[in-house]
Order: sequence, then C-alpha cells, then structure tokens
Amino acid sequence: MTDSFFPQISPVGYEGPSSDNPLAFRWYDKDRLVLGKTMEEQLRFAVCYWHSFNWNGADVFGAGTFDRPWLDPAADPMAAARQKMDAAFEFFSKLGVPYFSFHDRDIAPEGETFEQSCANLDEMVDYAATHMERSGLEVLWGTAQLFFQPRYAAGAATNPNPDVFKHAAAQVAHCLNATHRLGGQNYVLWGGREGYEMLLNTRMDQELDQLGQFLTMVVQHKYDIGFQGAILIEPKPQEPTKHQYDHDSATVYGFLKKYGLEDEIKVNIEVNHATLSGHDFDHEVAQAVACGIFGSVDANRGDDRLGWDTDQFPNSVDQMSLGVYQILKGGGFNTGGFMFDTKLRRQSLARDDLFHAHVGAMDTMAKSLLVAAALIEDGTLETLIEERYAGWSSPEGSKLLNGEYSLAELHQQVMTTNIDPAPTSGRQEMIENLVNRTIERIQ
Ligand code: XUL
Ligand code: CO
Repeated sequence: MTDSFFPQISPVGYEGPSSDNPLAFRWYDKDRLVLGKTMEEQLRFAVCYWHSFNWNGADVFGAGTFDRPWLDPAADPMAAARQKMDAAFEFFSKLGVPYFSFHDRDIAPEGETFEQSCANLDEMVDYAATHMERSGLEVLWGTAQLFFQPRYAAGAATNPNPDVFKHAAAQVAHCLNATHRLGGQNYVLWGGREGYEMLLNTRMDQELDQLGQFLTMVVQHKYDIGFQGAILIEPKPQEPTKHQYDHDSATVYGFLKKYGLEDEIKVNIEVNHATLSGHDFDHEVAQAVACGIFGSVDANRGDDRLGWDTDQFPNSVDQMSLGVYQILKGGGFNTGGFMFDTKLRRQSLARDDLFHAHVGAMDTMAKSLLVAAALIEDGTLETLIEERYAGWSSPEGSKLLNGEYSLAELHQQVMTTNIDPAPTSGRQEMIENLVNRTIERIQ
C-alpha cells in the first residue's frame, strides 16, 4: 500500500441539514429508514473508477490538469495501477459509499498481447479483492472498455471486421469473469461505438444482427459461469458516434424483443443520456419500468447550454426527485443503484474537490429520495391517477383492454348510444405545486 493520497480528509459523516461543514452529509444519513429500508439500501451509491481516477483532466482542447501521479506515462504501468487502486479505495472508504464500478482498462493496463492484458487484469482483480475484503466495499458493476483502443474505431460487436467482433467477445468474457469473481451485482455494456458515423458506408441490418448475436453470447456466458448479477445495456443516443443503436430505453426494448433477449437484459439509465435523447430522466425510468427492463442509474447530469455529455455531478433536487419517484413507484432498485459516472470540471484540481463533488451529489440524491418517498406516503398523486383512470377498472374497461370488442362493434355502440365524453382536468399545475410544497417541507 502506498501512502495516503487524501491525508487531510477524515471519513465523511452525517451532521444534518443545519451543519455548515462542507465535508459532512446534510441529508445522507445512511441508517435512516425510508419506506422500510435504510437510505444506504435504497440509494446503493457507487463511485466510478474511470472519471475519478483514470482521467487526468485533459479535454479535446487541452492537456491534463489533475494531480494523478499514477497516470504519469513514465511510471511502471502495474505499479501505477496499484497506486491508483490504493488511492481509489482510500477515497471510497472515506466517502462511505458501499459500491464502486470499473472498466477492465481502468484497473489494469492493456498489455502487448491479449494474454498479457488478461494477466494484468487478473493480478489487479486479486489486489482489488484484498482491498474489498479489508474495506467491505463491493462492486456495483464491471464493464469492458470497448471504445478507446483504435481497433474499436468502427465499433466492437458492430464492427465490419469479424476479427474485431471476436476480440471484443474475448474481452467481455474475461471482464465478465473478473466481475463475477469480485461478486459484482451487475455487468454493463455501454455501446460506445456501436452505431455509425455515416449510413453510406454502413450495413445497418447486418450490424444489428451482430449486436444481437453478441449479446446472446454474453447472456449464455453469464449462465455458463454462474454469474448471478444482471446484464445491463446503457442507452445513449450519440457521442462518440453520430448515431448509436442503443438510443434510449424504448429503442433498447424494441431491440431486445427482436433478438428474444427482453427477459435477460435490462437497462442502466444515465441521466444526461436521457437528456441527449430528448427525454427527461424520469421519462427514461418510467419507460424502462413499463417495459420491465429497469436496472440501474448513472446519476450524472448535463448542462442546459451544452449539447454534449458533460457528466456533471447531480445538484438539482427538483430534477432528481422526479426520477427517484418513478424508481420507487417501480419498486426501487434490485441489483442496481445510483452510480456517479461523474467528472470534476477541469479546473477542480484540488485533491478535496473530488470529495466536495461526491458529498453534494450524495446529498442531492438523498434529499430527492426523501421527497419521492414523501410523495408516495402522501398518496395524493396515486389517488389522482386512480381517479383519472377509474373507467379502465370498470367491467367495460376490462372488456376493451382484453380485446372483447372489434372496431366495428365499437362503431355500432357509439352510433346507437351516442357516447359523448367530456374532458376532465389533468390537474398539472396543482400537481406541480404539490411537488414544490413537498420539497419545501422535507427535513
Ligand atoms: C459514457 C458512459 C460510460 C459508461 C460505461 O457516456 O456513460 O462511462 O457508463 O462505459
Ligand atoms: Co454511464
């Protein structure tokens, strides 16, 4: 183990809403009961390894700004990977999150050959296992990084070259094994380049079949090795490619149905990917719940003025509580959780900035949980919905839904009985006021 990377920071504790301590939780009280579970069990927070420890602050216009000694290109790659892991576990433990998530290439460097890359990963998985044993941290999800290396420039599973497909399959097999070995709760596939830059050089039907076959093999492998976690696709409409096949939850559901995978794969919804696809976060959750494929959440937001994936820390209770409300209505998390796929701003280069960012994000999500739970306990929204849809619970409503009428029979019925329904109020402003009052009232 290397020396402390965050020597000035003590473990972050809960001090309540009146605390002025910037490095204390004001809302995240992990043992507080909310709807019958502790906040820790409801929220299932995870920190991501990549933006927090494997990114030096470089962007497309400028060099790295962060102090991350293990990213020094002159360092021995495996020694640097261990130093990075020591710092990461110090951070996870002091912050007090129960989970972390990783890409294979975040925790271990790629070697000269595939075999060497696998050996590096296995060695670092052993090292992670000792850190996890000591700290009690667990893996929310693992994932293979199938988008950085130039071989994946035209996609991984959807590459025009079958050898790239093979390479990606081998990498996923090894990473799924590693995730299994660390007791991961889920395995995620974000199709970083599974899409196209231009249609004129793309055989779309072929690429979709490749992706369907690839995912079928991933599911088969999960059963072969006895992995108990969920397989999740992370929808995103574009960036880095012009168009990505896993556009949003509805598109993913249609794709899963086409390849017979709808009972095997769920979605990992990212808040800003929802925004980029033209939806609200709560819409994406409700859509996934409606299709029975809700899995987990990447809780990072975008910026209203910027059209790309800024991966900012969530800081709006107004926005997040609506998403958490849909999650709770859908029964809450099972294997999923709130993962911070979040990036510091490039100028946030003090070591404690990483703590300030996560403390604020966890408090935002914790307060959003309290708001969503209060809306459920209050029951007004559910009552309004019951009343709004009451007609569908009547015998006539059931007959309609069960297909007991034909279009011609309904034509005849409306003609003879002159059904002439009047519109009723949707109560939108009243409902918006109720949400605002609930946010004000929370303590
Ligand atoms: C990219 C993104 C990824 C996935 C994991 O937009 O969200 O970090 O979460 O590959
Ligand atoms: Co993500």
